[in-house]
Amino acid sequence: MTPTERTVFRTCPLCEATCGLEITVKDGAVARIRGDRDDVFSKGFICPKGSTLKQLHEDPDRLRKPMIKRDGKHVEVTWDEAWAEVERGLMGVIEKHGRGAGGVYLGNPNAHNLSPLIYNRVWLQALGTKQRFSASSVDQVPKQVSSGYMFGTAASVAIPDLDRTNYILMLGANPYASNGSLCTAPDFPGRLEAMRERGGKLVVIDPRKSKTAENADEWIAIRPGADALLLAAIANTIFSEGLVNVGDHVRPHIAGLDVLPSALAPFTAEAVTKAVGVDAETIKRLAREFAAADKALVYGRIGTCTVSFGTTASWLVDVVNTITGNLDREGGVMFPTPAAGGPTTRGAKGTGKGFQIGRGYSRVRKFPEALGEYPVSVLAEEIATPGDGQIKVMITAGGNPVLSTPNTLALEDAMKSLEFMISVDIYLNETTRYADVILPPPSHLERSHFDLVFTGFSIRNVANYSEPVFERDPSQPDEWEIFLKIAGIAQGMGAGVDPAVVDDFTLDAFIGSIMKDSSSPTNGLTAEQIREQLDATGARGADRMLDLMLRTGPYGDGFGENANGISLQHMKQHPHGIDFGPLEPRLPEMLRTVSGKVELAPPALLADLPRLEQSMHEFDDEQLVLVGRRHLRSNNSWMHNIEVLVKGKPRCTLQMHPNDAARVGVKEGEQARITSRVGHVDAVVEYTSDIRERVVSLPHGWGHDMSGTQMNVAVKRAGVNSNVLTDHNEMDPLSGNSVMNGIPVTVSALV
Ligand SMILES: Nc1nc2c(c(=O)[nH]1)N[C@H]1C(S)=C(S)[C@@H](COP(=O)(O)OP(=O)(O)OC[C@H]3O[C@@H](n4cnc5c(=O)[nH]c(N)nc54)[C@H](O)[C@@H]3O)O[C@H]1N2
Ligand SMILES: Nc1nc2c(c(=O)[nH]1)N[C@H]1C(S)=C(S)[C@@H](COP(=O)(O)OP(=O)(O)OC[C@H]3O[C@@H](n4cnc5c(=O)[nH]c(N)nc54)[C@H](O)[C@@H]3O)O[C@H]1N2
Ligand code: SF4
Ligand SMILES: [Mo]
Repeated sequence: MTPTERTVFRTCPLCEATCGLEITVKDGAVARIRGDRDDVFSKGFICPKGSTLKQLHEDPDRLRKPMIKRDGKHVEVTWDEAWAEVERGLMGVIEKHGRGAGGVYLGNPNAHNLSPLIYNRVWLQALGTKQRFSASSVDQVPKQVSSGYMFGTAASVAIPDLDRTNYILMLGANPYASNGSLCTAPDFPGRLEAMRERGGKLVVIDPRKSKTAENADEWIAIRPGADALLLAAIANTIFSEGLVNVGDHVRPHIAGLDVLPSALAPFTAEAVTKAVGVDAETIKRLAREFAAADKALVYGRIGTCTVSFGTTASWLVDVVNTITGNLDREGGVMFPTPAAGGPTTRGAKGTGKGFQIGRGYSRVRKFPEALGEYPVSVLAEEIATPGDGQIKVMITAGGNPVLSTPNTLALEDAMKSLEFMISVDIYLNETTRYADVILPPPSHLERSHFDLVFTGFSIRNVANYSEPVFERDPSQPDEWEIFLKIAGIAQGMGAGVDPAVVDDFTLDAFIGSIMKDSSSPTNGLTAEQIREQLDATGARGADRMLDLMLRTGPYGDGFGENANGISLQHMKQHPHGIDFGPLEPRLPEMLRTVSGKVELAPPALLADLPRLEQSMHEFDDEQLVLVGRRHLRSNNSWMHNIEVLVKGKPRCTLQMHPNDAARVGVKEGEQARITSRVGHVDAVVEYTSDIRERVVSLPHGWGHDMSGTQMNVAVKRAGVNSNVLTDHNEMDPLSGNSVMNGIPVTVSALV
């Protein structure tokens, strides 16, 4: 190794798989990125996106300087100029219209990023608005709501114990493309293959024969949106055939089991068969097979969440797991113990405040709050509808709602009427082109990393801290400094506010809350002593907060209370991560329900069953419906500016069964018009017989040919935006999640 060469180990922040990377740096630049073979979790696995952190870091279009929109065009400015503009614009609107005029949208990369995970709540509070939106409501909110009702908090999601199971019933997920979600497992496909090698069975329920379905023992092509009915019929069969076996460990901790058989009585396999599009015998066989399997699990993801019965399907996933003895059991679904702590580790054990939604209602459509935010499907009307509380100033952070949320055209129309907009983002893209100020965070290689979220959704208990690979340019603030500066400005402290001062306040408040929590070890120290110990490490900002969380977390050193416990310093000595082992049973201590039980029959879900029953009868078999899909070389909307990821055949095609194509008169390789209630797009038709008839598929995150962006690679392979077609009126009423799959469309030839 030459003296200018060094190797750094780092967790990939791009998706939920959290793979370890080995990064070789030569002469100040990335020479090579490959999988870290010594990573305790990923053991060298990497997907094609992992190595593109180099290209992302070097992308000339990635913003290095803030931008201000002047005369309709974005120009680079200094940070001082940008902050002065933020103060002028933000405070101007707040003074004129009040704090209720503020709106916020947080995107998916926030979940992979330490600074916003720790500090978003600070600037959101400082801003003082209830108009909060995020990508969660086009994604996993239904699972969080059902888990909240059942186990007590929105973070109490039961996770597949992939490495020890022998049977997986997978619905609406394609980990061969996505690398998994709400199931952090580097090399998810390899783990599925290992299960099959040890004699296990993989059944995939998906209207498309996805790559995961191709590699499964069985593929069942369900009608889109019908997973809740299918699962209800599986549960119904298990009850009616006397196959229930909850298990001794879980039985004392469940409530509501007795009401389920009658509640689910209408959903026999015969009754649902037509609506589900799967014959009754197959449904019953699946139920029997699942109940008989030793160590089995149901896992549902995007396809089960982004539909109008998303919460119901998510709930029934856990019902089937529970009634077959696979909850909180090796090889079933289990609850992680995250190293930095979380809602399932803090506070009193075994009981809590429980979970609720509707602590507020959206102004226009009166949709209930869930997880502290409103559904993003109501964002456009909240900006566009006059009245008290109308959003006039918007802040987006790490989000691209223009490509990612329903009814793009309506949202864009609304955004044009904003008085001021700020974006914290690395690109001038389809959304940030509307911003008056864009504040770019450092590159992904110029920041520290720790997966605060995904250690809570992980199939093993692991922890891995990464130091920045490169130092930031001295003028470039860290992302936490950007957020705390926004917080300070929003609180009226002016553009000159020092984020370090806001950070000190924030830390002291957090230490205060930890002192009140008897479950957090602090070795009898005072708040001042804790603060001194944290400061002594030299860490500030997100790292210092993380240190506090780790030290007072389940494996923490408790500031000396636990001799072998961890701290940030300790993590730094383990660049390949620390493995705390496989998941362990956590019932009942992880519960935070009021009753201290697993609520198998939450009232909100029971109350909605008549709607599910109605859906058995109200469906149109002839209707073409649109579903999405993901590709391994893509990541939602924002990695299409990386040449190596987008080169080759265009991927934004309309996949369609040849029989459907013949029916509507479109041909392979030709453009077709896809029309929904709210809009239309034109895409090239690609024939495939690996899709259920009457279902067509278009991926999301494309449509990069908009004016005023700076995405020179993406614009050349623009594709079309599938969210021009998704309908903001179609939602899961129990969670507010948008319906992104099963959109009624027509397809016609373009002449
Ligand atoms: N039709 C359809 N639509 C969908 C889906 C679907 O399946 N079908 N899936 C939905 C899902 S699951 C999700 S999660 C959403 C995603 O929705 P969004 O989160 O709104 O969209 P992304 O494409 O992830 O855009 C991320 C933005 O963050 C920026 N960014 C990237 N890294 C960073 C960073 O480190 N810091 C900051 N500040 N910014 C950064 C990017 O430039 C980009 O602007 O899309 C949803 N939309
Ligand atoms: N390469 C890549 N990886 C990603 C992302 C990405 O964009 N690209 N995005 C990341 C994000 S933000 C997320 S949330 C995860 C999502 O991870 P996954 O949930 O695995 O998402 P998909 O790969 O879209 O798989 C969803 C599957 O559901 C099917 N489906 C559609 N409608 C229905 C339905 O009604 N019922 C059933 N049973 N199936 C249906 C689709 O055909 C598709 O195969 O992926 C993450 N990883
Ligand atoms: S699977 Fe996800 S975490 Fe692993 S290298 Fe690929 S993008 Fe990164
Ligand atoms: Mo997502």
